[in-house]
Amino acid sequence: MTFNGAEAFVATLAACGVDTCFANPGTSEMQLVAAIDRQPGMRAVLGLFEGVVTGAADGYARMADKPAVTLLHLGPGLANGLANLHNARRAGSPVINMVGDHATYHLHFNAPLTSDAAGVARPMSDWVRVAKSPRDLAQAGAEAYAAAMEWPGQVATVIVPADHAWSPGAAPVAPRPAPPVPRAPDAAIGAAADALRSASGPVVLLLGGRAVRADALDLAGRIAAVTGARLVCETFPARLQRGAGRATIDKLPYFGEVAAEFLAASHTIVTCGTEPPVAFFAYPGKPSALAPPAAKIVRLAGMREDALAALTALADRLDAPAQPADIQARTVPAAGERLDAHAIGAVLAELMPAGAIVSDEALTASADVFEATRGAAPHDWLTVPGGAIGQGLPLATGAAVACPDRQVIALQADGSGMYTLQALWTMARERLNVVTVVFNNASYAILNLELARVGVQNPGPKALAMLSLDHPRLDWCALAAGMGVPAERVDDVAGFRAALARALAAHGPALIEAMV
Ligand SMILES: Cc1ncc(C[n+]2csc(CCOP(=O)(O)OP(=O)(O)O)c2C)c(N)n1
Ligand SMILES: [Mg+2]
Repeated sequence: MTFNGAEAFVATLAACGVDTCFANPGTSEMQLVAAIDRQPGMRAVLGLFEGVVTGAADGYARMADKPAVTLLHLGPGLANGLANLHNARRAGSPVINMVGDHATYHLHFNAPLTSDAAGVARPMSDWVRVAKSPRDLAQAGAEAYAAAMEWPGQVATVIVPADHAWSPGAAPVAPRPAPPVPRAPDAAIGAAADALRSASGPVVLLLGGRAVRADALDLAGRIAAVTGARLVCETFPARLQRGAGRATIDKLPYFGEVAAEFLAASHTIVTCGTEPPVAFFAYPGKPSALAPPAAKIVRLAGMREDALAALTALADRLDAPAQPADIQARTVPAAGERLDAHAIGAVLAELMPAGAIVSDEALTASADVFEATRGAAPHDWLTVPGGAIGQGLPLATGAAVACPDRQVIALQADGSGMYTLQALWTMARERLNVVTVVFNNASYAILNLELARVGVQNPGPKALAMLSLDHPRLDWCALAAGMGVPAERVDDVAGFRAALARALAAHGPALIEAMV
């Protein structure tokens, strides 16, 4: 059998176990489109904007723990997808991008779509490779897979010149072995054990990355049982497995001064899977580091080290008991009268099925929903680790493609949702089990708070208009209907409960527009 470069590239990715492509192609990618078409077992999912494609690849990766491949159109198409690649990179998600480019000899003519595609890729990729020949494409594919799988995951981008893609004489290459997972040094385990044993005040075990998966969290809970440590999750975890039956864990608050207050009494902070906490932004006169200056900070393992192995070794070293200190009970708070974030969280806690996957881009609503759902049936909670909004709906899309048997729930702030609402169309086309709850507050509410927090006094109407989504008010039911997703609008708690029950019972996507 003879292969052109594109076919050898795609066959190599398939041999590595890549079976899903999120795509938004153009003319320079037509050979790749044809190669995917001919590759058995490779699913192709069209996204109508590149930010949907890259965000979906991130959501897929967080749930599947392996990469999907994206298909993007030269430098400009890649550029449209960069913000969600930034989020994927901060999440430690394995993602492979295949970016078509002009034929090598055509670049010289400076045709309209000519750009420095590798230069566009670099800031939001951990690894970039321009294929050098038709035969080299397959090699680049195998290398990209290995790079993407570097623990816990990286963004790997291959630039595919069109003439390399269409030229014959290529052949697939064998997958490279996955790189070994770096271990935290023994000295770090010893230092953490000593610090936890000898602490003369409150101790925090600050967990992030892979340390907030269920198995690691169980170990952390057992360590808490022997040390009295409080389990705290980083503010924007990639994938936190929480809920009834799992070790109780709090999340570090978003606002710097609230987070600093939360940590103020800490004598010792041991970090695992994350770094010592810092404020999301600088504010005039406020510190950037959130831990109290006198606290002892000990690094058990970083995001790129094996958190599970480190926690296992630490639990052994400390003779931790078999059970976590505090196991979260199944609880449902009272919803209250008004339809607000707490009420929506309370109803979710009541109705969310076990194994649900939550994509949280609810912003100002997030903290209350998170708190109200702590005793929900066990579920996965995905956030925006890179802070670039427009991730929520694409992430939910990718998670649903990775986990067709699980219910996905997208908690979506209205302003952030507008960046990549085209994801709704992909949900409809693929009949994905995603229930989207839009928090329609007709506002960039968080920025109204931030305006005051950075010290702006008496903002004028021009400033306030830049933070308002009124005039015209967005009609999310109409937007969803236009993309094939059934939707309903609710403005009270009973209405929300009924709408959520209906949406969860139905197959395929649904959207609930909550007027909050
Ligand atoms: C890519 C990107 N662009 C802009 C911002 C700045 N930003 C942060 S929050 C926000 C508005 C959020 O409004 P909404 O999503 O409606 O949430 P709410 O504050 O109303 O809860 C903006 C524009 C960002 N974080 N990322
Ligand atoms: Mg809003």
